[in-house]
Amino acid sequence: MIQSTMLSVVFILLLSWLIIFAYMYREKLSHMVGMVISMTVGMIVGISVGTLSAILYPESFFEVTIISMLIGGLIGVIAGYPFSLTAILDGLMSGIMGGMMGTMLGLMVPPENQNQLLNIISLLTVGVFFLVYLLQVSEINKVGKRSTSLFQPLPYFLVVCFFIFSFHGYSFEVSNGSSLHSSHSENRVVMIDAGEYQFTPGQIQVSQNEEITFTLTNNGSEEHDFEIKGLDYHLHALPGGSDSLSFTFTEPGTYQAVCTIPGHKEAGMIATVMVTESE
Ligand SMILES: [Cu+2]
Repeated sequence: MIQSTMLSVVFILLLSWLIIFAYMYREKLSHMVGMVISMTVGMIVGISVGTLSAILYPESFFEVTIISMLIGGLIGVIAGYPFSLTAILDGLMSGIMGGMMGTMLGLMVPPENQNQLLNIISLLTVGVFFLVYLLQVSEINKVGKRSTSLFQPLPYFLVVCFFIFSFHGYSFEVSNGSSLHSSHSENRVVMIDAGEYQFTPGQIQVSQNEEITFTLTNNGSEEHDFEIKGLDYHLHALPGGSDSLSFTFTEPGTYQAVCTIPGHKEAGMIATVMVTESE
């Protein structure tokens, strides 16, 4: 947590440094350079903010997409403001596009590669920041013909290095939504179809102490549930819906599962779960 806060601070420092520099020396930077700066900065900020937020908050994908587009666009506008309206537009559009692409990238990448992606994007971002800084410095020196220490890229380079080294081997704490975990767990999933008026399959075999997930899918036209007698286990699904929950049977034996909707059990909605003793 401390490390990710520190990295964010360094990231914002590098970004502000670039933008403040552009404001200070706007007179010496050409229109063309201004456009390149706003476009590059807007897009890379959009991509990095978008990727990170989509990985951290996959459950609010819509919100993070809009917010990343706004942040990318805003930074693009700020970076283009000292130069011209063209640069502002350029920055705005690139930032919006970067935010959109970043969130899609963050969502698409499989959970096991999320940290690799974040590493690549972070290094790409600070690398691009440094190149933009070099561009600014070389343009300013061309016009000004003076080379004070302020125009030397060394201080900026050192901050970039600091970022990279403190980042080295660092893993982001990615929030563990249940969707992220399912690919890693060894849960066996048993699909149970509910209809009028039966469960398919009617017999389920599991082993003692095996963690199992029953998924009840309602293919019928009435609501149904699945309750295992004598245990605290209950699934419920409306027509077309489904429900699932994992459970570990600690005692071997034969369990009866029924639909508790009045009349359904009597009509035949009974299933048996046979729990075999594990060796
Ligand atoms: Cu039922």
